[in-house]
Amino acid sequence: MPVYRLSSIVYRQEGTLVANTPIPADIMLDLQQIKAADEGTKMSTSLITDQHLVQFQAEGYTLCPAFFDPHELAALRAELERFKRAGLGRNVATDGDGKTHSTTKVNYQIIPLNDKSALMQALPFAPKVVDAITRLIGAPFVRQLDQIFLKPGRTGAGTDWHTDNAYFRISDPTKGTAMWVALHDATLANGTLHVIPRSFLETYEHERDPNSDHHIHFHADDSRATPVIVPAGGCVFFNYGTGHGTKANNTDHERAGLAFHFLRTDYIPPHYDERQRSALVHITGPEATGGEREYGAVVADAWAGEVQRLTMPP
Ligand SMILES: O=C(O)CCC(=O)C(=O)O
Repeated sequence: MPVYRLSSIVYRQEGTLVANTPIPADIMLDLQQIKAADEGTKMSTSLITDQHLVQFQAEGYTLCPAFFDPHELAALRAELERFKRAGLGRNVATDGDGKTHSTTKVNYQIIPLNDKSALMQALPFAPKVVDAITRLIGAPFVRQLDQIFLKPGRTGAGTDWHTDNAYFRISDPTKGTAMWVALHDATLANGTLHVIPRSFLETYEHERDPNSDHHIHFHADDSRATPVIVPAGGCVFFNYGTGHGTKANNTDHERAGLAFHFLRTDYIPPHYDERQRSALVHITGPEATGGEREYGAVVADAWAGEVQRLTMPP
């Protein structure tokens, strides 16, 4: 597979140069993947530009600030409110021993989502999501996980440094990606997502996080990290090898992040057991049935209808 070197990435916003980032010598861009994405899946409305793709390959992450429109965001938020009202999540923050649930810090996790919501079943099949994931990691792909982390104002706790591949253990962490959706404006003050650019080139020893009842974490050099400021409805995509985490919410308002994980079908680890395999939903490719096999009903065309249903005035 041909790989190429570029010396820098130029970021432009509405034609204006916003950054010119040198690419380190150890980064090789897979231009074949970029070309295939261009030829095979380019829609005139694609939200993933070649600049997104180059940044994703070179740095391990990219930001798409206006991925979901206000209508779609309202539907996602309506589902979040329903999950909260029904108490479908739980506080996973602990007081430093990994066991005792905290009464002063809250990291409210709702997981999984696809068993609770037709909207969340439909989201991975939404044409713009299929297009984005196909362009970023290639196709066919499966949806591996979905969850929300809600951080209440003042008491909201961060999720500490980790890579998703420390959990998923695929052979090439660049063949899986998280899609982290800001359900509220995610800012420095409310503890937005932070990533460590190019960290997928390294591996990190993880250990149990004493401030969570089940998470693992690693100790990171925060000076290498970049906060990603994400307007509500925006998405950060980062590959499974990218170190990331969130920080405490020091504002008066709650903040939530919705995280989906997608994996290239040919990288499903052979060692996954029946439980791990049955959690996968084939979104594209010969094994995809539009959700029928996994959910017992076709949900592939349901996104727009669900958004409409959830945002209709009562
Ligand atoms: O939103 C958060 O607090 C953490 C999200 C995250 O780390 C993940 O989904 O892997």
